[in-house]
Amino acid sequence: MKTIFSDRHKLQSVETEFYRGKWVEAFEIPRRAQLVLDAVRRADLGPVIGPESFDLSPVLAVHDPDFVRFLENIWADWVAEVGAIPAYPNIWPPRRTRMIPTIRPGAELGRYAVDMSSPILEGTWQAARSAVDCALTGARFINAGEPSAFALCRPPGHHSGRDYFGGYCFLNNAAIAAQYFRDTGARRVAVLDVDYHHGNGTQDIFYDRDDVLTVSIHGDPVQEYPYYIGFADETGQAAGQGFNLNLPLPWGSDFSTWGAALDRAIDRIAAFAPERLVVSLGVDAFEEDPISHFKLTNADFVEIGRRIGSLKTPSLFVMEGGYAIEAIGTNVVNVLTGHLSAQT
Ligand code: SP5
Ligand code: ZN
Repeated sequence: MKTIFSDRHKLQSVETEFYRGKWVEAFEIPRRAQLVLDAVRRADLGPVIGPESFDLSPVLAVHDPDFVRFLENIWADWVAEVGAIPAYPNIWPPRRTRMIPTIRPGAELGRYAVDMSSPILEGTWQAARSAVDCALTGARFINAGEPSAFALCRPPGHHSGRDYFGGYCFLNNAAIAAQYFRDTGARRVAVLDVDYHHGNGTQDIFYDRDDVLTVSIHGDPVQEYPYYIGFADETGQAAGQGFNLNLPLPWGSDFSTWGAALDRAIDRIAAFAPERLVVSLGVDAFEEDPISHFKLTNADFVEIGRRIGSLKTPSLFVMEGGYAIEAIGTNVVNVLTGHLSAQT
């Protein structure tokens, strides 16, 4: 299996994040991607390849143009007004606001950000673009006939919606790849999100569509980020009714529960009969993850990959979360080797 990786992920790098009124040590750090890369190399998973450069059209196929223009330009506008320090929002539009155009960088940040976890830095746009390029390059390998590929994306993407960013995410790498599959001939595409957190951005992007099935297994939003979305009764709307499946699970869930949810997810995906599968691969459901509350073991991740492989659908794995630094590489490689073992 090929891995697609770009060093430019390092351009998104912060030491601290704001949590419960305090600046704490950041969880989403460049070392995460490096450790996954090291583990991929150690496991001899296959070649590691740099991404091709894509223009903005696949990004604009899922994100609003105003939002994309904002991400591209906000750093320069912020520096001109505030200086070269990380750009954070400190005001948000209340409900029933007329979303008329904004000019000042602070107003722009609050307009598009859903939280304070994803500051805009000098290299944020480049880093986010490089992650998209990794996902799209992986999609190309799949289109060329590979049964699977691993886009080692960083920053992650699944919390980024049509016109919002947050949760360490800027551009939705998995959704962009799924749409690219549609635009290059796949009639039906499924996105399976196994990250501990609900894939709210991906759900948002495809919510009214029946050509992209979105399925997410995650911490119950009653207890867990992103709190306001990710409930089981969100099943899609308009043509998309019945094409979004949320499988929220309570804190403390282990593989007896999680694996049963995975089986439901896989049954739904099999019934949909997609021509391509995108897996939002977060490994923060791991028992030692510092910000999560599921109880999956190293070995469970092998089984996840194996069961996904039983679908026999060309599959693009897209890196999302996972913050147990010492285990992130093992857990990711376990999913991928589990998947490979089911391909034969
Ligand atoms: C891609 C992804 O996994 N994004 C996750 C975003 C989660 N944002 C909330 C993080 C809260 C961090 N809490 C630290 C608690 C330490 N005890
Ligand atoms: Zn997560």
